[in-house]
Amino acid sequence: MSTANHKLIYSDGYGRGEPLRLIFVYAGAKFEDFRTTPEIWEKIKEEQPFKQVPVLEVNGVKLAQSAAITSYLGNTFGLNGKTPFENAQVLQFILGVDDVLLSFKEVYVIKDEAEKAIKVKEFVDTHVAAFFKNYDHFYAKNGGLHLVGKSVTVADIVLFHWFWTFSNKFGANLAPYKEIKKAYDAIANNPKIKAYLESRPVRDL
Ligand SMILES: N[C@@H](CCC(=O)N[C@@H](CS)C(=O)NCC(=O)O)C(=O)O
Repeated sequence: MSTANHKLIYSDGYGRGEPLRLIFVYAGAKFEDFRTTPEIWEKIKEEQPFKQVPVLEVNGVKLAQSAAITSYLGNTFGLNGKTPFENAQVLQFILGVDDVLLSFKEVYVIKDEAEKAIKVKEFVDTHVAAFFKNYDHFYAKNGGLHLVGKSVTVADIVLFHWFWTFSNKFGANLAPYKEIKKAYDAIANNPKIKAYLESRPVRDL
C-alpha cells in the first residue's frame, strides 16, 4: 500500500472528482477529501496547474487532469491492468467517457429549465444510449464483469460512477444493458463501496 500523502481537491459535488474518491474507497486508502466552496475556489484557482479541478496533491506536489490522476491511482493501488497493453486499454475506456461528457457540456449550460429538460432527454436518448450500448458490448467481449483482464481496474470503478450518474440523475434506463448491470452490481456491492455510497453526502451532480 502506498505511503504517500494524498490530498484530493475538488468541488463539493460528484462530477469528475467522485470517481477518484471511489477509487480511494475501493483501495481502502486514506486521502484528504478537500472540497472547495466557490469562495475557496476563487482564492486557489490560479495555483492549480490547469486552473481546474480535480487536482491530486501527492506529498504536496500537484497532479491535474482526471485521466492522469486515475492512471496514477491505478498504478499505485494495482488497479491498472497487468501489462502495458492492458494499461492502455484501461486508459482507453476511461477516455471514452470524455466523448459523452463533451456532448453534455452544451446541455449543462442551458438556463431555461423547460428547454434543459428537453435537451437532457435528447442527450440521454442519443449519446447516453450509444454510450451504454458500446460499453455493454465491451463488457460482453471481455467475458463480463471487467472491462480489462480478469479483475477490477480503475476503468470499472470510473465507469460505475458514470453509469450511476446517467441512470440516477438523468433517468437513463440501465436495465436493457445486462452486461453493464452485472459489472455495476459487482462494484455497488463491494462492501467498502456500498458503505461509502450509503454514507456519502447527497449532491445534485
Ligand atoms: N480535462 C479536465 C477537465 C476538468 C474540468 O472541466 N474541471 C471543471 C470541473 S468538472 C472545473 O475545474 N471547473 C471550474 C473552473 O473552470 O473554474 C479533467 O479531466 O480533469
